[in-house]
Amino acid sequence: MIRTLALIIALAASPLSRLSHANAPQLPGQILDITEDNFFIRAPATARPGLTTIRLTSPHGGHQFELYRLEGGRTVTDLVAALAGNKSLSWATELGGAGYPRAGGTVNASYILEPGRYAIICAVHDRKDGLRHYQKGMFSQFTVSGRRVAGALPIPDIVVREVDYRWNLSRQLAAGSHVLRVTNDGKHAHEMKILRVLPGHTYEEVKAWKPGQSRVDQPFATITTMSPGVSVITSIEFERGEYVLWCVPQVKHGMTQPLTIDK
Ligand SMILES: [Cu+2]
Repeated sequence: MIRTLALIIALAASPLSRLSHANAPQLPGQILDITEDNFFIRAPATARPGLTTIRLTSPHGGHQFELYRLEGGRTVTDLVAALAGNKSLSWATELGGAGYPRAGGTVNASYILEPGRYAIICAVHDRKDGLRHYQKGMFSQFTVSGRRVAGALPIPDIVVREVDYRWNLSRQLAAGSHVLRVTNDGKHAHEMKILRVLPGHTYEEVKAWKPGQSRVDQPFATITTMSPGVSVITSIEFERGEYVLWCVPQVKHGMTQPLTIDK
């Protein structure tokens, strides 16, 4: 009994439980928990229509999810083939997603789902073999049907507009829980990777970092690459600190910027 009690107290005080608690803002609607690792997606096969949050756990990091709505009897296999072949997707609607949670944490995106079929893919590009993770098995699909989950999408308190080539935030971010709506208002695909600058390091060092050097930043959360016109809503708990916004597809155009949260 005493030993059990001691274990419960130890677990409650462990850094991991503090981290997951600190990283768990109230999420809207039904929660679809998905897990991603090399190279699979574990996700539910069914969901109810209405207000939904997809929450990603990635035990070793390095993955993300993007949601697509599929029409006309198409499946996620059709989607993966079309994306890999750069084919047009008149039967699929891109709905955005999130990825690269910090160690021990999660990332999420909220949606209103309608009855029908949806696909989840990880589109991370593997530099070693040139393949996208969805070409290595990281895809899943689910069917939406049944009784509707009530509720509307949360009202964002931070609106982020992605343009060519920067992010415009509607106001200064402070520490705490935020609902962000990120919209690609540019003419090109954009991503919003949020990296945490490690203590003692700077934005300039993050920009100058080369593979093989020891890290000067770590993943915090990412809003995945979206086509122009696509929007996504995500809930993020920020802490004070130095961050960097980074767009992998457009970094060649200098699309990085510092983000300081000092209150
Ligand atoms: Cu992946």
